[in-house]
Amino acid sequence: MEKLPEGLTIEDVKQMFYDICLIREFDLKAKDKWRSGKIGGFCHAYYYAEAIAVGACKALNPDDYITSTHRGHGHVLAKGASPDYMLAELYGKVEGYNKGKGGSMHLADVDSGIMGATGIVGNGIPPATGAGLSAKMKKNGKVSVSFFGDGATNQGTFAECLNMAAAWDLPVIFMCEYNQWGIGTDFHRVSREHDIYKRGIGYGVPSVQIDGFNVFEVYEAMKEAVARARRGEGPTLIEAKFMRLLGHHVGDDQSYRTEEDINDIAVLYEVEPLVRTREFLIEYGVDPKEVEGIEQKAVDRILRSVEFCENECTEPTLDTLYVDVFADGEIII
Ligand SMILES: Cc1ncc(C[n+]2csc(CCOP(=O)(O)OP(=O)(O)O)c2C)c(N)n1
Repeated sequence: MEKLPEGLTIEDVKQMFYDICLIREFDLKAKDKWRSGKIGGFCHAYYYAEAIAVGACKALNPDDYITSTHRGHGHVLAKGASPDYMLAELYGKVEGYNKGKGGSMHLADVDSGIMGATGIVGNGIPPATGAGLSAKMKKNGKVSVSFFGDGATNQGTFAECLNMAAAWDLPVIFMCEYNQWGIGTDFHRVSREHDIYKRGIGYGVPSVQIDGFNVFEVYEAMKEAVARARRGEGPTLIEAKFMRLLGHHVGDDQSYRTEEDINDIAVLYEVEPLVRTREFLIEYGVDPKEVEGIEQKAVDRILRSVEFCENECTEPTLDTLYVDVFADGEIII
């Protein structure tokens, strides 16, 4: 049996398991609703990566900063956002975090330290670095975390920000979710060095590779990185390695994946974060009925969010179409 990490109680693990289930259920529902046409635009599910968002956010304070990605539902929920206003955003309702104008890829809730998600790969890294710079200048003790995929590590923003954060000892944690795919491109095809953490070493940044399916490993790596950042000793790069067990977005049938690849990864469903954390709780002695109850609580919570979106939320009116839209230029209707 895995050991309970120092600093966590079994009650903490139950809470983390609930958060994992909540993210899982949120995205299963989002997928359903996208397929039935209730949710528009692109929608990228986070499930099977829940250990990273949940383990990382458990080591943060509520007022620490995060930036997210196109695959950001998990980060936003784990940081403490409301599933109601998140789902309302996906439904394009006025009650959504961005009044329904941002959708799945642009969730933000500054009050929960969620500085924003972005559909541009690598584009969350600079604002997270900027938030780290602000924390350092204001001496407010906050840290900033940038979540991003392996695809983003081949963007210039990654190299530039890693260097700047290192040179200025900024309290920034670079959390790479290494799921080994960028849409239909295998990371191994587009990079010669496959260990992403080694790139951090090149910039003088403490860097580690961990199991991205293991919520405890993520929590422990984050705890150490956060402590270092709060001591004023600068950034950390965490490579949380796992495998994308689902399509790039909820409508992707993954026809580009070979049968051999699909067969190879089949065993990983046994160690994905929900299964693994459930197993831990039961092995630790928590009554299986209680564990089941936690799962059901997450299912019920998301059902309430669906009811909220479908029965209580408001469609935006046409006259608000250009309100809060900051693009410059002439509007031609
Ligand atoms: C700058 C930029 N280039 C290309 C794209 C198209 N695109 C969207 S998601 C994606 C793959 C991103 O892969 P990764 O960063 O590993 O994240 P993952 O989807 O695997 O979570 C690409 C290439 C984009 N949105 N932005």
